[in-house]
Amino acid sequence: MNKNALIRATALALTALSATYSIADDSVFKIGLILPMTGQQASTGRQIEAAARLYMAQNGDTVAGKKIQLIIKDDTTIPDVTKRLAQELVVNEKVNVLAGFGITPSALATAPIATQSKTPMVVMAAATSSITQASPYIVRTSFTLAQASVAMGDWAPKNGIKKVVTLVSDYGPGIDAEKYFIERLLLNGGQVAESLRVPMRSPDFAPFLQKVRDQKPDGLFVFVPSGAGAAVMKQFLERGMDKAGIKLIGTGDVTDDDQLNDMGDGALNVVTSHHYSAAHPSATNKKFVEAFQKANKGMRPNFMAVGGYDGMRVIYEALKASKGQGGGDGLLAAMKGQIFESPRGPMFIDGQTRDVVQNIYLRKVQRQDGQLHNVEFDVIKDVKDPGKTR
Ligand code: VNL
Repeated sequence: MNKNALIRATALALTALSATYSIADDSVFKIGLILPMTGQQASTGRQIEAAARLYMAQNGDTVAGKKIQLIIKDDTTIPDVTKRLAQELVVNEKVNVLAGFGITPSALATAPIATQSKTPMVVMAAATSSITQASPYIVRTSFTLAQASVAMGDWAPKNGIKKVVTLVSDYGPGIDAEKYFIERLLLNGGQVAESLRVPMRSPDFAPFLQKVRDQKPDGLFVFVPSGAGAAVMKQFLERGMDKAGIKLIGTGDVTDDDQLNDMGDGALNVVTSHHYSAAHPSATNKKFVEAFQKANKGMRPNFMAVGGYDGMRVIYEALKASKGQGGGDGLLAAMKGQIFESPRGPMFIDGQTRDVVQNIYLRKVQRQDGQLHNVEFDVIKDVKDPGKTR
């Protein structure tokens, strides 16, 4: 090889190398936010992105002397894509934190990458209990279905809804919701007429609902992921199931604030249990909802938004406390045990489980200032995830 060719070859090799292994810049702190921005769960991505941007607008983009860089990636609601994007963010971008995760399979697919690279992974949406056990680097700021469902299993049979059909989306969070709701329903003297599971991808609720209509239980307990609630509500009402005396109950994913106001008067009086309502009557929440709506015309923050907003807070505060020392492990340690007032109410990141401890509210859909809202009427305080096996 002549000298020029050698120089050209070396330069080429160096370029390739630096493209693959960009040198970590210590003055920048990178948050890799992986969300479903398209596909079935796109509303979840839209809500969390809006909330994360709001948090940064309110709290600045410099923390502990470092410039915060938010890198948003669309996993299109496909777990293999989530995992590949996480790998790229860790290896190429050298992100300091992974965050987001719209659905359980996406969080579970990514967990090994967090473990291998010792990168904290803040789960802002996905809500199956087992997720936090999939990696010691996972911290959750959303909720668990077990947490929310237990409250409904206690409330329903004490309020005349004794014979219940359960209808859940057939994957992690749905299985948890079914299990923990039924456990408490039975404990409180209720009974299960039947347990139905609908496919997670492109579900058709019609044949399931027809079956329930024929069975005439006191209540139908539903879990479907955020974004699918309006379809369930529509078909429930179209079949006149409310008029047949069947009460629709569920976790708050069904009366999702992202869709609730467009569901119409048929949604009135539906009771659900959840950790967040846009109508939560606290000064902190009023400020949050107002700022969110000012920055995002026509959008109401839902429980996904609050998971994203609080997730950013946990990251910011961990960086402040660790001052960027100790890498991923230092950051993780500073995430554990955080306690603060969220727009949802008081919240705590349990240092042992790395999961969220929070209030669960019983809410009834009512009109407030002309809009449909989940109005809270009771609270179970400081609920730990009942789904932890260790
Ligand atoms: C999950 C749980 C997703 C609850 C959701 O909406 C939800 C999950 C996208 O763990 O996959 O409302």
